[in-house]
Amino acid sequence: MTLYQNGRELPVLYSFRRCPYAMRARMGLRVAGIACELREVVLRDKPPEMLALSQKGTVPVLHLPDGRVIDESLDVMHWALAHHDPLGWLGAPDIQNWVARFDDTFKHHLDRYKYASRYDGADAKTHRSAARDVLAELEPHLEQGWIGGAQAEFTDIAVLPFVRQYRIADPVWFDAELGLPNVQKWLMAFLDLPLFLGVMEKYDRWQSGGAGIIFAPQLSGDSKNMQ
Ligand SMILES: N[C@@H](CCC(=O)N[C@@H](CS)C(=O)NCC(=O)O)C(=O)O
Repeated sequence: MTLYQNGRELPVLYSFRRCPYAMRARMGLRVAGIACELREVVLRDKPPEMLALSQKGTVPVLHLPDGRVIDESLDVMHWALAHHDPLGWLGAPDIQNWVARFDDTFKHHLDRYKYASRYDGADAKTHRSAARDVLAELEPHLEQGWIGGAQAEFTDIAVLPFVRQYRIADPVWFDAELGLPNVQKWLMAFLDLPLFLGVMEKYDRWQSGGAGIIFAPQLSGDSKNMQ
Protein backbone atom coordinates (compact mmCIF):
# COMPACT_ATOMS: atom_id res chain seq x y z
CA MET A 1 0.00 0.00 0.00
CA THR A 2 1.47 3.34 -1.02
CA LEU A 3 1.57 6.17 1.53
CA TYR A 4 1.38 9.84 0.64
CA GLN A 5 2.23 13.00 2.51
CA ASN A 6 1.08 16.40 1.25
CA GLY A 7 -0.07 14.68 -1.93
CA ARG A 8 3.36 13.18 -2.64
CA GLU A 9 4.18 9.52 -2.69
CA LEU A 10 6.68 8.65 0.01
CA PRO A 11 9.88 6.68 -0.56
CA VAL A 12 9.74 3.29 1.18
CA LEU A 13 12.51 2.34 3.58
CA TYR A 14 12.91 -1.32 4.53
CA SER A 15 14.66 -1.16 7.86
CA PHE A 16 15.52 -3.14 10.97
CA ARG A 17 15.70 -1.17 14.18
CA ARG A 18 18.87 -2.72 15.61
CA CYS A 19 20.86 -2.91 12.36
CA PRO A 20 23.74 -0.40 12.46
CA TYR A 21 23.58 0.12 8.70
CA ALA A 22 19.86 0.84 8.85
CA MET A 23 20.46 3.20 11.79
CA ARG A 24 22.85 5.37 9.83
CA ALA A 25 20.49 5.42 6.86
CA ARG A 26 17.62 6.52 9.11
CA MET A 27 19.79 9.24 10.65
CA GLY A 28 20.82 10.51 7.21
CA LEU A 29 17.18 10.69 6.14
CA ARG A 30 16.22 12.47 9.37
CA VAL A 31 18.93 15.10 9.08
CA ALA A 32 17.95 15.70 5.47
CA GLY A 33 14.32 16.09 6.55
CA ILE A 34 13.11 13.40 4.16
CA ALA A 35 9.89 11.64 5.10
CA CYS A 36 9.51 7.95 4.21
CA GLU A 37 7.25 5.03 4.75
CA LEU A 38 9.21 2.77 7.09
CA ARG A 39 8.65 -0.97 6.86
CA GLU A 40 10.15 -2.79 9.82
CA VAL A 41 11.64 -6.07 8.66
CA VAL A 42 12.45 -9.30 10.49
CA LEU A 43 15.79 -10.50 9.09
CA ARG A 44 15.07 -14.21 9.37
CA ASP A 45 11.85 -13.76 7.39
CA LYS A 46 12.41 -10.97 4.89
CA PRO A 47 9.41 -9.73 2.97
CA PRO A 48 9.28 -10.84 -0.68
CA GLU A 49 8.61 -7.20 -1.66
CA MET A 50 12.05 -6.24 -0.34
CA LEU A 51 13.81 -9.21 -1.94
CA ALA A 52 12.19 -8.40 -5.26
CA LEU A 53 13.80 -4.96 -5.12
CA SER A 54 17.22 -6.08 -3.88
CA GLN A 55 18.23 -9.68 -4.08
CA LYS A 56 21.19 -9.38 -1.73
CA GLY A 57 18.68 -9.33 1.10
CA THR A 58 20.25 -6.75 3.39
CA VAL A 59 18.70 -3.74 5.07
CA PRO A 60 18.43 -0.86 4.54
CA VAL A 61 16.70 -0.74 1.17
CA LEU A 62 15.23 2.54 -0.03
CA HIS A 63 12.66 2.39 -2.83
CA LEU A 64 12.08 5.76 -4.44
CA PRO A 65 8.78 6.80 -6.03
CA ASP A 66 10.53 6.95 -9.45
CA GLY A 67 11.40 3.26 -9.12
CA ARG A 68 15.05 3.60 -8.18
CA VAL A 69 16.37 1.31 -5.45
CA ILE A 70 19.21 2.27 -3.10
CA ASP A 71 20.40 -0.74 -1.13
CA GLU A 72 23.62 0.46 0.49
CA SER A 73 23.37 2.45 3.68
CA LEU A 74 26.08 4.98 2.78
CA ASP A 75 24.38 5.55 -0.57
CA VAL A 76 21.10 6.24 1.28
CA MET A 77 22.90 8.82 3.44
CA HIS A 78 24.49 10.46 0.39
CA TRP A 79 21.24 10.45 -1.57
CA ALA A 80 19.36 12.06 1.31
CA LEU A 81 21.99 14.70 2.02
CA ALA A 82 22.32 15.54 -1.66
CA HIS A 83 18.70 16.76 -1.37
CA HIS A 84 19.15 18.75 1.80
CA ASP A 85 22.25 19.05 3.93
CA PRO A 86 21.41 21.55 6.69
CA LEU A 87 24.45 20.62 8.78
CA GLY A 88 26.91 20.67 5.90
CA TRP A 89 27.82 17.04 6.34
CA LEU A 90 28.78 16.52 2.73
CA GLY A 91 31.27 19.35 3.01
CA ALA A 92 33.18 17.54 5.76
CA PRO A 93 35.17 14.88 3.92
CA ASP A 94 36.37 11.79 5.74
CA ILE A 95 40.03 12.45 4.94
CA GLN A 96 41.34 9.66 7.11
CA ASN A 97 38.93 7.09 5.70
CA TRP A 98 37.41 6.22 9.03
CA VAL A 99 34.17 5.02 7.47
CA ALA A 100 35.96 2.46 5.31
CA ARG A 101 38.14 1.37 8.24
CA PHE A 102 35.11 0.78 10.43
CA ASP A 103 33.10 -0.93 7.68
CA ASP A 104 36.01 -3.25 6.87
CA THR A 105 38.48 -3.80 9.71
CA PHE A 106 36.39 -2.84 12.74
CA LYS A 107 33.26 -4.69 11.58
CA HIS A 108 35.30 -7.80 10.76
CA HIS A 109 36.65 -7.96 14.32
CA LEU A 110 33.36 -6.85 15.88
CA ASP A 111 31.51 -9.81 14.35
CA ARG A 112 34.17 -12.26 15.54
CA TYR A 113 34.19 -10.70 19.00
CA LYS A 114 30.41 -10.81 19.35
CA TYR A 115 29.77 -14.14 17.69
CA ALA A 116 33.09 -16.00 18.03
CA SER A 117 31.33 -19.38 18.06
CA ARG A 118 29.95 -18.73 14.58
CA TYR A 119 33.45 -18.31 13.17
CA ASP A 120 35.70 -21.33 13.15
CA GLY A 121 38.61 -20.91 15.51
CA ALA A 122 37.86 -17.26 16.33
CA ASP A 123 39.02 -16.10 19.72
CA ALA A 124 36.71 -13.39 21.04
CA LYS A 125 39.37 -11.55 23.04
CA THR A 126 41.82 -11.43 20.13
CA HIS A 127 39.14 -9.80 18.00
CA ARG A 128 38.03 -7.49 20.80
CA SER A 129 41.61 -6.30 21.01
CA ALA A 130 42.00 -5.88 17.23
CA ALA A 131 38.79 -3.80 17.12
CA ARG A 132 40.07 -1.80 20.09
CA ASP A 133 43.20 -0.95 18.05
CA VAL A 134 41.00 0.93 15.56
CA LEU A 135 39.36 2.83 18.43
CA ALA A 136 42.79 3.58 19.91
CA GLU A 137 43.85 5.19 16.62
CA LEU A 138 40.74 7.33 16.74
CA GLU A 139 41.19 8.36 20.39
CA PRO A 140 43.50 11.39 19.75
CA HIS A 141 41.14 12.70 17.06
CA LEU A 142 38.24 13.00 19.50
CA GLU A 143 39.70 15.73 21.72
CA GLN A 144 36.90 18.14 20.78
CA GLY A 145 34.19 15.55 21.23
CA TRP A 146 33.57 14.39 17.67
CA ILE A 147 35.81 13.35 14.77
CA GLY A 148 35.52 16.64 12.92
CA GLY A 149 35.37 18.93 15.97
CA ALA A 150 32.64 20.03 18.34
CA GLN A 151 29.69 18.68 16.30
CA ALA A 152 28.70 15.24 15.16
CA GLU A 153 29.12 14.91 11.41
CA PHE A 154 28.66 12.33 8.69
CA THR A 155 31.66 10.23 9.73
CA ASP A 156 30.62 10.04 13.40
CA ILE A 157 27.08 9.07 12.47
CA ALA A 158 28.26 6.47 9.96
CA VAL A 159 30.59 4.67 12.39
CA LEU A 160 29.06 5.12 15.85
CA PRO A 161 26.30 2.50 15.43
CA PHE A 162 29.12 -0.08 15.20
CA VAL A 163 30.87 1.25 18.29
CA ARG A 164 27.54 0.97 20.09
CA GLN A 165 27.43 -2.72 19.15
CA TYR A 166 30.99 -3.17 20.35
CA ARG A 167 30.04 -1.79 23.75
CA ILE A 168 26.87 -3.88 23.94
CA ALA A 169 28.93 -7.07 23.59
CA ASP A 170 30.30 -6.41 27.11
CA PRO A 171 29.27 -3.04 28.56
CA VAL A 172 30.99 -3.65 31.90
CA TRP A 173 34.34 -4.25 30.19
CA PHE A 174 33.84 -1.30 27.80
CA ASP A 175 32.98 1.14 30.58
CA ALA A 176 35.65 0.00 33.03
CA GLU A 177 38.49 -1.44 30.95
CA LEU A 178 38.55 0.03 27.46
CA GLY A 179 40.94 2.74 28.62
CA LEU A 180 40.07 5.19 25.83
CA PRO A 181 38.27 8.05 27.59
CA ASN A 182 37.58 10.12 24.48
CA VAL A 183 36.03 7.14 22.71
CA GLN A 184 33.93 6.34 25.76
CA LYS A 185 32.64 9.94 26.02
CA TRP A 186 32.04 10.08 22.26
CA LEU A 187 29.84 6.98 22.33
CA MET A 188 27.91 8.17 25.40
CA ALA A 189 27.28 11.56 23.74
CA PHE A 190 25.99 9.75 20.66
CA LEU A 191 23.64 7.58 22.69
CA ASP A 192 22.11 10.77 24.15
CA LEU A 193 21.79 12.59 20.84
CA PRO A 194 18.16 13.42 19.98
CA LEU A 195 18.97 12.42 16.41
CA PHE A 196 19.96 8.91 17.51
CA LEU A 197 17.16 8.50 20.04
CA GLY A 198 14.66 9.69 17.46
CA VAL A 199 15.51 6.91 15.00
CA MET A 200 15.39 4.17 17.64
CA GLU A 201 11.65 4.09 18.21
CA LYS A 202 10.19 0.60 18.20
CA TYR A 203 7.83 -0.32 15.42
CA ASP A 204 5.77 -3.42 14.82
CA ARG A 205 6.84 -5.69 12.04
CA TRP A 206 5.50 -4.62 8.65
CA GLN A 207 2.95 -7.02 7.19
CA SER A 208 3.16 -7.65 3.45
CA GLY A 209 0.55 -5.68 1.59
CA GLY A 210 -0.12 -3.38 4.55
CA ALA A 211 0.97 0.18 5.23
CA GLY A 212 4.21 0.92 7.02
CA ILE A 213 4.59 3.81 9.42
CA ILE A 214 5.36 7.37 8.44
CA PHE A 215 8.94 8.08 9.37
CA ALA A 216 9.16 11.84 9.23
CA PRO A 217 11.30 14.62 10.65
CA GLN A 218 9.97 15.73 14.01
CA LEU A 219 8.34 19.14 14.23
CA SER A 220 11.07 20.53 16.46
CA GLY A 221 13.59 19.56 13.75
CA ASP A 222 16.12 16.92 14.67
CA SER A 223 18.87 18.77 12.92
CA LYS A 224 18.41 21.75 15.27
CA ASN A 225 18.86 19.45 18.22
CA MET A 226 22.25 18.48 16.89
CA GLN A 227 23.71 21.93 17.49
N1 LIG B 1 26.74 -2.94 2.94
C1 LIG B 1 25.37 -3.02 3.41
C2 LIG B 1 25.31 -3.95 4.61
C3 LIG B 1 23.93 -4.07 5.21
C4 LIG B 1 23.81 -5.29 6.14
O1 LIG B 1 24.68 -6.18 6.12
N2 LIG B 1 22.72 -5.35 6.93
C5 LIG B 1 22.50 -6.53 7.73
C6 LIG B 1 21.77 -6.27 9.02
S1 LIG B 1 22.70 -5.29 10.14
C7 LIG B 1 21.61 -7.49 6.97
O2 LIG B 1 20.61 -7.08 6.41
N3 LIG B 1 21.96 -8.77 6.95
C8 LIG B 1 21.18 -9.76 6.29
C9 LIG B 1 20.75 -10.87 7.21
O3 LIG B 1 21.09 -10.86 8.39
O4 LIG B 1 20.04 -11.76 6.72
C10 LIG B 1 24.89 -1.60 3.74
O5 LIG B 1 25.73 -0.76 4.09
O6 LIG B 1 23.70 -1.30 3.61
